[in-house]
Amino acid sequence: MGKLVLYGIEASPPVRTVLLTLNALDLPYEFVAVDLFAQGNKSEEYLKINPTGTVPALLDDGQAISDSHAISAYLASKYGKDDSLYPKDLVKRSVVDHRLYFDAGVAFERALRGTTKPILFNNETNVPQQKINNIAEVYDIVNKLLQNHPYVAGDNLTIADFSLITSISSLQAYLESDVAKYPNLVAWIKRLEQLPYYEKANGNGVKQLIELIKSKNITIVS
Ligand SMILES: N[C@@H](CCC(=O)N[C@@H](CS)C(=O)NCC(=O)O)C(=O)O
Repeated sequence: MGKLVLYGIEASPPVRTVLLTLNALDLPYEFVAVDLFAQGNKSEEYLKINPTGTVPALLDDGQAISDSHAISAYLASKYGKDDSLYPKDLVKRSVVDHRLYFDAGVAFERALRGTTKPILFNNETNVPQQKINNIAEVYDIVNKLLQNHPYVAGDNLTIADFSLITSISSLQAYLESDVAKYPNLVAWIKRLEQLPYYEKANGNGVKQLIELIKSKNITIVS
C-alpha cells in the first residue's frame, strides 16, 4: 500500500470528507496542514500538487489527486475491501455520482462556500436571505433523497454520505435543520453521528468551522 499524505485544514468540509473516507477504510495517513488564511494553498509548492489551489489534495506514493469527491472515489476504489462505499455496478455508481456532483456543485459550492467565503475571506457580515433559501433548498432535496432509504444513495453507506454530511453539518451554522420540516434529514445526520470515527473525522472540524462563522457576528438581510 502506498504512503498517503493528506493536505488540508480540519475546518474545511471537503477535507473532512476525505478524513471520513480514510477512517472508514481504516487507512493510515499523514496530515499536512495548509493555512488558507496565510495563502498556503496558493504557494508554488502547493499549486504543483493541486493547480486549483484548494484543499484537500492527496499524495498517494507521490501521485497527486485533488477534489474531495475524486479523492474519495479513488481511495474507495483502490483500497476498499469490497465495493460498498463506491459500487462497481454502473447503475448503482451513477446514483452515488449523482449525489457527489450535487454536493460538489450545489450543497458545498453554491450553498456553503457561496455563503462562507465572503464572510471568512472578504469580511462580509451581511448574509442575503436568498443564500439561506439556497440552504433550505439543499435540506429539502436531501430530505427527499432519504425518503425511502437510510442513506443518500440507497440502503448502504457510501462516499456520497461522507460528502453531503460534511456540507450539511457545516450549513447548520446558518440554518438549523428543523426535524418537523426535514425528518429524514435529521434522522440521517443522527445515523452518521453514530459512526465510530465520526467525531474524529467530522465532528471536531464542524465545531471549529461553526465557531469561526459565529465569531463573525453575521446578520441575515432581505
Ligand atoms: N470541489 C472541491 C472544493 C474544495 C474547496 O473549495 N476548498 C476550500 C476550503 S473548504 C478552499 O480550498 N478554499 C480556498 C480558496 O478557495 O482559495 C473539493 O471537493 O475538494
